Amino acid sequence: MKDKLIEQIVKLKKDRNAVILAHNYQLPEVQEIADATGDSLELARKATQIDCDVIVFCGVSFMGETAHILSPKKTVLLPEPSAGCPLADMVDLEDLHTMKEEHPDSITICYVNSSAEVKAESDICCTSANAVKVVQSLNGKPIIFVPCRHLGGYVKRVTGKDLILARGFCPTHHRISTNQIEALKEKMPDAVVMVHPECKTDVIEAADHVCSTSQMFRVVEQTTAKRFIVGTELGMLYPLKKKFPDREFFPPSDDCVCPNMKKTTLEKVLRSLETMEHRVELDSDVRRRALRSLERMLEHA
Ligand code: CIZ
Repeated sequence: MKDKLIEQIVKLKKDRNAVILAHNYQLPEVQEIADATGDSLELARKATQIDCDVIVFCGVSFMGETAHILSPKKTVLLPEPSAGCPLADMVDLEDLHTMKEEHPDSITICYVNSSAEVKAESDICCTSANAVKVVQSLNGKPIIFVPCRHLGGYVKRVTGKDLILARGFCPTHHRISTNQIEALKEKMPDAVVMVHPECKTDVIEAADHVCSTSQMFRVVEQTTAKRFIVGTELGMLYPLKKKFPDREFFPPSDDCVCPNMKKTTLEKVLRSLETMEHRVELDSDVRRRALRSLERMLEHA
């Protein structure tokens, strides 16, 4: 059954001149059929570099929008259009306008986990992989940072810059606690703790490394440690175990699962290629203005 599905996907992919991009949090079988996997910065770049007519984006909707904004001539398909991001939804245009009115002489940075409209209204976008670099590149003015208060707080502490934070948070990363990490550390004092900057502040402070998923691969590569506690969405354990079979990876808890990231299945990927749905489409003015902030983000790769 699964082999048949994969065979059909591979054939249709060729017929449509399509590529499949999958985020590190996707289901293992979806990561396996992808032409490229990565975090949103890596996938955004891939979307512009890969020569194809169609991109099937296995991730959540803001990632599909980002691919479409950067590569408007390619058809970008989301196999599951209801795969949203609650963090991105926590700041809308109205909230951003209010923050801008309260801080008229400021620069706005939006985390890539945001809507195309919010990106269009921001000066520059960032991902968890380059947020520190982006903030360090800006001088003088106060910086409005939306929507993630934890990533924003982390960047503020690292850079010492004047950041005005929105209140958003990722409900999945919020489930990780210091108690869970401490309990694992008690059993494995040698384990290296890596956590995502969307985690709560006390969790970030208990970690050895604070990193995006792409940076987690680099941390493992650069140390001889054998065991790692991985504070991010559970999907990330699959590519880590695959790339480093001689190391061990432990999640702080088994419930750090993003339900939206798990909505994309092989069946939906196949249906998407068959029907050429669901196409990402955006208002052209929003797309043009959001492109500006994404292009500035890519300068800080
Ligand atoms: O930037 C991304 O892709 C997210 C949301 C997480 C990560 O670090 O991969």
